[in-house]
Amino acid sequence: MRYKPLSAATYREHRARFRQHLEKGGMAVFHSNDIMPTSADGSMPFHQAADIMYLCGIDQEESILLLFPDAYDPKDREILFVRETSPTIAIWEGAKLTQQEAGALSGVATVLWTTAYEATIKRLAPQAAHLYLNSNEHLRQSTEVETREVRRNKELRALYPLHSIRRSAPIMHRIRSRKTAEEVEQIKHAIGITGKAFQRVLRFLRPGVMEYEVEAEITHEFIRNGSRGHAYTPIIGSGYNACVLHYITNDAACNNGDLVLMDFGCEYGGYASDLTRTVPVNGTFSPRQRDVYNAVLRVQKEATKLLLPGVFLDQYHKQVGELMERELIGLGLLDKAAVAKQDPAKPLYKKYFMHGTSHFLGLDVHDVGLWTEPIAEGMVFTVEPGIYIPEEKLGIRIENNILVTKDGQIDLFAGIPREVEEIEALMAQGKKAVA
Ligand SMILES: [Mn+2]
Repeated sequence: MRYKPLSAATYREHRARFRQHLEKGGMAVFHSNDIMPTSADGSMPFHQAADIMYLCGIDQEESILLLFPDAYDPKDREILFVRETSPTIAIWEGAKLTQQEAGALSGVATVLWTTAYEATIKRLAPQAAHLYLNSNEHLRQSTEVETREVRRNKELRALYPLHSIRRSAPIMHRIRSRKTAEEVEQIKHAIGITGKAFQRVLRFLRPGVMEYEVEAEITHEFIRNGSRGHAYTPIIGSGYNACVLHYITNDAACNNGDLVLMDFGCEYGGYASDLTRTVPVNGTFSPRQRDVYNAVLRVQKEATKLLLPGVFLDQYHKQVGELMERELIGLGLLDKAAVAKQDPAKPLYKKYFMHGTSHFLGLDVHDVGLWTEPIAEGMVFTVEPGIYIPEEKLGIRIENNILVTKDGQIDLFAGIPREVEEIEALMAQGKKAVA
């Protein structure tokens, strides 16, 4: 295996957390993602559904997890179904998990082949009062493609129209938002690799290199460190491109005198990291670039301190907006009198800072979590303010990943350079090494 999974004890703990929220007689089913087609006989690399990953760590297609704590027979209270392997599959696709391996990895005692799923449902559904079905309730989900889970849910609802249906998604959002200790370690591992890639870029960057060459350096560092690659499509935007928030073509030259904004993070063992750094292509910030950079950095540092247990995320975002307002006035981009008279529903700072400051991070880069409940210990957030000035071809974002503790925060990016002086010094060293 390329990565070290979490321990079976942690997967057991994750399932125990889920069970705490089930009503009596509830039976929950979780499905893997499909292997998505490209064209002809091509397919995309498999990407496991985050919830099944969280509950049992089985990173293999066609796996199903059934949780039914009130089942009559204790053997039926947790069942994992995995794809039946064969000598032919072993030759063409390589080894798949045996039932013993799947049991050891997940800590689930009863492991059956996926082919036994339908008969098992037929046997157990009559014992259940509620069917807990999972669905994608992420605030920003938008896809026309039906998942394997959606298809299987339809079948279950058609087969058992008189069972009451319950939603697993709100439970998953709740329990996944507060990370267990091993999850934090896994995220830290991903961040460590991402930090190495950033150091590599600082040594590599010089006027004339293409944005995709920077991307290639990052990808190289990720893969050689046991990551399967990017947790999301990386953004490498130099000059004006830094102002295009979801710029992913990465096909322009990095020019002398410009800054380059790099938003990237590796995936490790299913967990994401999410870094943004903005650095001068030639190794030295101009006075204007330095001023705007330090304004963003001050907002980032102050915003981080606001992420405390008990705070609501909308209040937090409002406070960060006020911090940003002050900095934009200081930079001469906003007028103090105009800000005083602004429509509170349409704050003026949004002209230069148009995205949110923080999102949950975990198995998904924009992880699930409860946006209308207070921040709690164990949550991991990004903190990523930015200032974008297209007319100056200048865009700056700085992003760290933060763990909320009982009474403060831990910056999981501690040690990854972000001060102007550190970045300039490291880039100067890199030039010396090349010369
Ligand atoms: Mn982010």
